[in-house]
Amino acid sequence: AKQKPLVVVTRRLPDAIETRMMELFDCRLNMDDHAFTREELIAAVAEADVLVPTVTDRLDKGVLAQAGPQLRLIANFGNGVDHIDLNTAQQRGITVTNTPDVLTEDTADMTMAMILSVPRRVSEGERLIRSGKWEGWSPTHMLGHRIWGKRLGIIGMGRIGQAVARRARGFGMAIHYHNRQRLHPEIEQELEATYWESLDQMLARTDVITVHCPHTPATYHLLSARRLKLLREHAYVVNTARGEVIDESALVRMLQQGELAGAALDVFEHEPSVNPKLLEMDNVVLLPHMGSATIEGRVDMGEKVLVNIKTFVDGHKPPDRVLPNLV
Ligand code: 8YV
Repeated sequence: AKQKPLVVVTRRLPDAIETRMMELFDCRLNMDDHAFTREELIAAVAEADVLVPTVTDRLDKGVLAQAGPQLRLIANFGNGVDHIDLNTAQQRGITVTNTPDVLTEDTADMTMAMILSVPRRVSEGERLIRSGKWEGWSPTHMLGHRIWGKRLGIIGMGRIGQAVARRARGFGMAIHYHNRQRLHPEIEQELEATYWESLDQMLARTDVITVHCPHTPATYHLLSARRLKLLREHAYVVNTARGEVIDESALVRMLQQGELAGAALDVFEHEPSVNPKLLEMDNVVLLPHMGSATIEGRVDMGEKVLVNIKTFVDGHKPPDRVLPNLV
């Protein structure tokens, strides 16, 4: 009988997914769920037929150069693939898949929570109660800013950007967006979204900016110091995409100088380390990369990984292939 392919999974996945994975394949799990070191990653790519990495695994040129010829598939558990050198993978004939769609709605929900949380001072209010210093209601206490009637600027109008637009419409926000390509007129109309070909112009005219593009060489520091300066003083910045899309030091400087009203960040340039200056700011909400972190979502992501591996192993094209020139 044909040997089952060796699948190395770098992190713990939901029980039901691991069980299924072990039934189908010869599986190696990372029982204590630590983030793989570079050495462990190199050992994994040297041996595995299929690798299931996550965002915490840097599969750069150097690591992929150590891949054995048996490694045919990298079935990423997650949507973003900026931790994988797609060009090198392609050169080596390694197929890369991801898990789109199933985390769109969860990430959009978290984005809305973040869009609301800074202007309405949600975390700050809770911190006040927990500190034991709340002295009671007053008409001028803890006043924030309304978000209805404000302009939301969405950078990256893919699946998640559009899901955010739908929600934000319900909250009475006006939708503006910048994207490599303009949406189909029907979708644009349905979302009542205004397209800005120029990101600079959109930045200068919106109240809340939210980032939903992938991190690629083209979007690294897309929100550069120069572009952040275009934002108005009362503007808020929200990021559930990737920290690298924003020049984090420039953002911190602007927040320190009061040149921005606030920020809500779920992702950071150097995760898991967070600029300590951010910790001191009350007008900043900080979350530990949990945009897609729902139990249901993780199971759905795991199922996507299973389908991608199974299809590939059966000799067909897996549904969620990622090609370097499409990211
Ligand atoms: C995941 C994410 O938690 O899918 C992504 O791109 O950032 C998160 O939803 C993580 O990537 C899992 O690898």
